[in-house]
This record gives sequence, C-alpha cells and structure tokens, in this order.
Amino acid sequence: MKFDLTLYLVTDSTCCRTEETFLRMVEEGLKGGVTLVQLREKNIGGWEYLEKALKVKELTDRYQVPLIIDDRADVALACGAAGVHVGAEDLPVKEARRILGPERIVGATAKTVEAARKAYEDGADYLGVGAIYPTTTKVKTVLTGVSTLDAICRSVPIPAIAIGGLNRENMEILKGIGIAGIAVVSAIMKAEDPRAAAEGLKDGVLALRAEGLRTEEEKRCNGS
Ligand code: TZP
Ligand code: MG
Repeated sequence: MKFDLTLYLVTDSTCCRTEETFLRMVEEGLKGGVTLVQLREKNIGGWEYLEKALKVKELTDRYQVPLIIDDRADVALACGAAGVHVGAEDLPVKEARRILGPERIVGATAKTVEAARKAYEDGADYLGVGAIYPTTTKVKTVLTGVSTLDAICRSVPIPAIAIGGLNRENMEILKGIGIAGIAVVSAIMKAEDPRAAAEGLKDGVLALRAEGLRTEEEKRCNGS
C-alpha cells in the first residue's frame, strides 16, 4: 500500500478531555495536511481500542489518509486499518507481517542501525526513530542521536521518520538527514490551533527535505 510519511500524526487521547475533542483535534490535523495517522492507545482493552479505531478510521477515510494502529495487529485488521506500528516490546515485525499480509503497512521503531536492518529484513515498510528530543508524551523511550538517525537512513532502503519532542522551531536539527518525514504527538494534539500547527509543520518538513536530500541514494532512502 502506498503511503506518505511527510507529516505523521501519532495520537494521544489523554491530551483531550472528551472523545469529541480528541476526534476534533485529529480532524483539524487532517485538515492541516497530516499525511498519515497512528492511533496510539495504552492501557486499553481490545474492545475499547477497536471502538476508537473505527471512529478515527471514519475520519482518516474521509481525508483519504491511511490509518496505522499502534501495537495491535488484531485491532488493525478488525477496523480495516492500513497497517500496524510495532516497537521492541510488541509483536515481532516478522509476525506482524505474517498476520497483516504483504499489502498492509508494517512500521517499526528502531533505535540502532542493527535494529533497523533487522526490521527491514523482517519485512518492515518504514522505521520510526527517536526520541530525538526529550518528550512530554507518556512513552518508554531513550534519546536517539541525529547521527544514529543519519546512519539508519543510510543503512536501509526503507524510509525513516524522526520522532520525539519535534516542533516547528526545533526541526532544523534534521537538516541534511535523509528522512521521509517527522512524527509528532504534542505539536498537534496539544496545539491551540492544530490545523495551523499541522500546516506549519508540513511546510517545515517539505523545506527540510528540499534542502536535505543530497544524493540519489538518499532520495531512495527517503522514499520519494
Ligand atoms: N516514540 C518515541 S518519542 C514518542 C514516541 C511515541 C512520543 C513523541 O511525542 P511528542 O509529543 O511528539 O514528543
Ligand atoms: Mg508499541
């Protein structure tokens, strides 16, 4: 399945007081040009996860943006999502690929070149790398340096995105790196105007990418 990693919104419903507000934030992000959405829920049962996934999928379908489900291949299949994103403690990439089949998207978190190579060999379609900056989002992660991100981009032929504490003001650090895009939670989910925030972030990524791509090899790595 084709997908665009330019601006990847990873959701956090704990940022919002009500589900209505949550769905509105996601929709505003979509209006602002988000190119991929990941529903990320923690400490939630399968039934509740699926219910939420179906509501978010209605939105992403309307904007023709693929929906990725964090951690849960079963929920991804049940709601008809485009794919799943797995980290080191989730289903192995190989299993996620086996369950989802060849057409759906399998994304994987990679914090080292070794992990990136393994995820690629096991069938991942893209890599999430970070946290680049400290994050206020509830997540078990460690900081990953830009030099590691750069090495990962050069080591595997699948696209990579940067994640972790990124916003319009601090993304310059990614200049010259062959990333396909960035993933954000707070920069959209906690924005006063999530649509404008998404627009600004997307402009920033497009500018970075235009300046950053240096060789044909890196362009391939970028997925563009
Ligand atoms: N993985 C690494 S950092 C992170 C995830 C899910 C959270 C990013 O959230 P924010 O608010 O964009 O820093
Ligand atoms: Mg996970």
